[in-house]
Amino acid sequence: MVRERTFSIIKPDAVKQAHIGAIYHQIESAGLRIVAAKMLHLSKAQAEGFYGEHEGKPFYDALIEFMTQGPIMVQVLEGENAIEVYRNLMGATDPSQAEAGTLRANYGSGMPANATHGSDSAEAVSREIAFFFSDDEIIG
Ligand code: RTP
Ligand code: MG
Repeated sequence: MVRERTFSIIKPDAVKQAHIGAIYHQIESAGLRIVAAKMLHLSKAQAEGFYGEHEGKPFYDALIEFMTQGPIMVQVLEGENAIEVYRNLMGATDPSQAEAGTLRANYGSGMPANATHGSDSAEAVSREIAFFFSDDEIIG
């Protein structure tokens, strides 16, 4: 078992519907610790920078529009196998396909409004944490 970090976003739909507390409760109940967190409202340039890997895909413009429509919560999570544990906690990308009880089944309403983001690899974790946090903002 490897203790690792992952990066998480509570997306604008879930913040607007006041699901921050419920999502944090599920994260902590899954054994993941929140070691950094902040609320912010992404600019278009920030959203495009963060989602650069998806540029040119059919859903890209809708994704950028959605992610800039209101405040988000960004957080660093830590725990054993945190990347996989958190991806499993979120469920499938499309909330209608997500397993019952997962964050996206509970709090997502469709695409792109699927409530949460989680890094999909160790490389993504490093890039995504560095995009939002300096080292001294993360509790060691
Ligand atoms: P995420 O990056 O947000 O954790 O989601 P993911 O890995 O499960 O999915 P990804 O393929 O990286 O897509 C990023 C986000 O774009 C929106 N999306 N819409 N309409 C569509 O076909 C579609 N596909 C993706 C979703 O908000 C997805 O989370
Ligand atoms: Mg992704």
